[in-house]
Amino acid sequence: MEYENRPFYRDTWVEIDLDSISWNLARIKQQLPAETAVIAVVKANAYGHGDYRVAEAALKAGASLLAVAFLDEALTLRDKGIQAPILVLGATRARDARLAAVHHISLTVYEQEWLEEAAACLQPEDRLAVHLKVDTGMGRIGVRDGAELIVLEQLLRADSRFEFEGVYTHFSTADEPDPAYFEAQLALFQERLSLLSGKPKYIHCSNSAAALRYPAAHFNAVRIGIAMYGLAPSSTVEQEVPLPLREAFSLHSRLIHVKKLPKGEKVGYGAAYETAEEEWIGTLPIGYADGWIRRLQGQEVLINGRRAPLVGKICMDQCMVRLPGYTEPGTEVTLIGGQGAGRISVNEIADKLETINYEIPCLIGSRVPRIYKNANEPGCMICTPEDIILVDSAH
Ligand code: PMH
Repeated sequence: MEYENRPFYRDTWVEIDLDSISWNLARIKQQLPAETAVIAVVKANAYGHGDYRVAEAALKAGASLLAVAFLDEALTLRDKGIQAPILVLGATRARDARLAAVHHISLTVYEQEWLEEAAACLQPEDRLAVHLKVDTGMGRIGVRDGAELIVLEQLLRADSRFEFEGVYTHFSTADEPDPAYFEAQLALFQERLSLLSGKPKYIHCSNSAAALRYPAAHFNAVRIGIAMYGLAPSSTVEQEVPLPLREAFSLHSRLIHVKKLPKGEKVGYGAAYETAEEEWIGTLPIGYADGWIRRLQGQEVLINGRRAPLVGKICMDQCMVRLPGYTEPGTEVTLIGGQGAGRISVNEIADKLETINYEIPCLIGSRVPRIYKNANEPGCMICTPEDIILVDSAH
C-alpha cells in the first residue's frame, strides 16, 4: 500500500527518519576500508521501514547494491524507479530467470539443475548476473560440497548469458559472544573460495554483526541490514562496537476517546481489567491487526513525554491506556520512539515480546502508513498526518 502520495485518515502512523538511515550507513562506512562495497539489505519492505525510500537513502549514503529476499521485492523496487544493482538473496524459480535478466536483477544460485533449467529459458541476447551461495554452516540455502561449487563455476563460465558476479555465504552466529562457529564458517568459506578458478566482482559474507566485529570477513563487500536501521544485531555487538546508531523507526498514535470511569468498571474483551479507583481511560486506534499484538498488554506508551500503561486486552484495531489524569483527545501518543524526555526503544518492545529487535518493525503491518522525514528534501519533510494532507492538497 502506498501512502506517500495521498493523505490517510487514521490517527496511527509509523515515522521513518531517513536522515538516521543515511547517518547510520555513513558511520558504518567509516568503520570499513574505503574499497569495501556496501550492500544495503532492504528485504521485507526494508525491515518494515519502506523499501523504496530506504533504498534511495541508502544509495545516496553510498551503498553500491541493494539486496532483497525475493524476485517480487526486486521488481517492486524497479517499478518504483530504482535503477541500482539489486541482488535477490533467496531462492528464485529457474523459470523466472529471464524476467530477472530483463530487469537487470542478480540472482542467487546454488544448484546445477537450476542453472541448466535457467539456461533453457534464457534467450541468446539475455545476460543474467549470478551470485553463487555457499552454505558454510547456516544450513539454509547454498552449495555445501566443494566439487559441486567447481561445477557451478564451470557452468557459469561456459555460458556467456551468465555473468559470474559474486560469491557469498551467510553467518549464523556472528553476533554471539563465542566466535568459534563463526571462525569455522569463515575458514570454510576461504577454503571454498580457493577452489574457484577466478574471483568474481563481489565476494561477500558479512552481515551487520560480522561487518562491525570481524575485519577478516569483509572481503570486498558487506551486507548491512539491521545496523543501517539503527539497531544493534545483539547486545554482544552493542557492547563490543560502541557505534552510536540512530533508530529510524518510530510508531505513533493519538487519543481518539477519553473518559473517566468510576472504581470497579471493566475495560476491554473478557472484562479483564478493572479500575482500581476512579480512572481516566483513553482509547488508541491501533490493535493486533496492525501488529500491535495481544502480548503487548500492559506495555507502556508515552503521552506528554510520560509513561502510561495499556490496560485490558488489545483489540483488533484499538487498545486502551490508563491516563495520569484528564488528557485532551487528539493528544499524540508514542508507542515506539522518543517523546519529550521519554523514550521507548525497539529493544524494549522486543524484550517484552521475548524476541529480537529485527522482528518489531517487520511486525507493524502495511495498514499502518509510513511517513518519511528527510531534512535534505524539504518536500518530503512529512511529520504528521496533517502535514501529509497539506502536502498532498498542494498538488
Ligand atoms: N545477508 C543475508 C543473506 C541475510 O539473510 C540477512 C538478514 C542479512 C544479510 C543482513 O543481516 P543483518 O540485518 O544482521 O545485517 N537476514 C535475516 C533473516 O533471515 N532473519 O533475520 C535476519
